[in-house]
Amino acid sequence: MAKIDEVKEQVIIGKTKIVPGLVQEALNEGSAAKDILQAMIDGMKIVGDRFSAGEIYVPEMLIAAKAMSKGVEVLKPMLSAEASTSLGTCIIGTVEGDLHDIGKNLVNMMIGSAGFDMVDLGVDQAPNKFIEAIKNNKNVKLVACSALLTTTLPALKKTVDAIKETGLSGFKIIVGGAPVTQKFADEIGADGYAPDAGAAAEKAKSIIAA
Ligand code: B1M
Repeated sequence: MAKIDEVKEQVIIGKTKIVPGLVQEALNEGSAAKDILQAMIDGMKIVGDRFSAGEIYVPEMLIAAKAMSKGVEVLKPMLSAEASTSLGTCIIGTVEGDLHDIGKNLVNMMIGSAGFDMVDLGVDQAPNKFIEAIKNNKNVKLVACSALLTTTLPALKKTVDAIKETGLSGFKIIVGGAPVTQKFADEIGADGYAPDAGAAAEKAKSIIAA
């Protein structure tokens, strides 16, 4: 079995200690960092499907997530490059009620490498936490909100509404996460939407220049 396939298999079964070494071996074998990342994302899709089918439970999802996070750490230097100039500050977080952070962390890394100074609020962040961060940080140009559950889509809307209601300006709001669509982003009045971390970095740059 190719190392990249082993990475995927070991992520699925949550082998936190083994995955980083396998990721390094896959790199040594010549696999591209983005392909290894995609293999891990595909692995998480299988984990999600097994959860939906009742074959595994929350603890198994959690250890798979930990294993993937450890693998991403190895890839980080290859996926992100330090930009020399700052495009401003980006506040990023997962919305209230939502504990998923792997996708948000990838978006953080990619927007950061596009040239933004990142302020990561973490997961389960109420609208007022985003607002406080906008007020307390200098030169905020972008707010990036992630949601992974259909049940937290309303929290995404609540967050965008609350930020807009403050009347604060000078920044754009982008949203994303598996259940989020361009249509939903438009409906809730977000300035932008991106389907994945790479697209989020592109959107971040283009939207603040518009
Ligand atoms: Co949960 N979970 N989970 N989970 N989990 C999903 C999302 C689910 C699809 C699994 C399934 O049933 N098939 C399902 C949601 C169903 C739905 O809403 N329709 C689900 C469920 C139901 C739940 C619980 C409710 C389970 C329960 O308790 N009964 C519970 C909710 C807890 C909560 O949040 N309140 C729960 C809990 C958890 C864990 C904590 C155990 C763990 C998360 C740990 C962690 O994140 N540290 C977990 C995991 C691991 C998953 C799956 C298996 C993997 C998620 C992941 O990391 N994917 C997931 C199934 C799946 O996604 N296939 C599932 C890899 C990651 C790279 O992809 O996060 O989609 P993703 O990010 C992408 C894009 O979405 C996008 O870019 C990223 C990649 O480039 N993106 C953005 C993300 N944010 C963006 C922001 C942007 C732009 C793009 O701009 C700002």
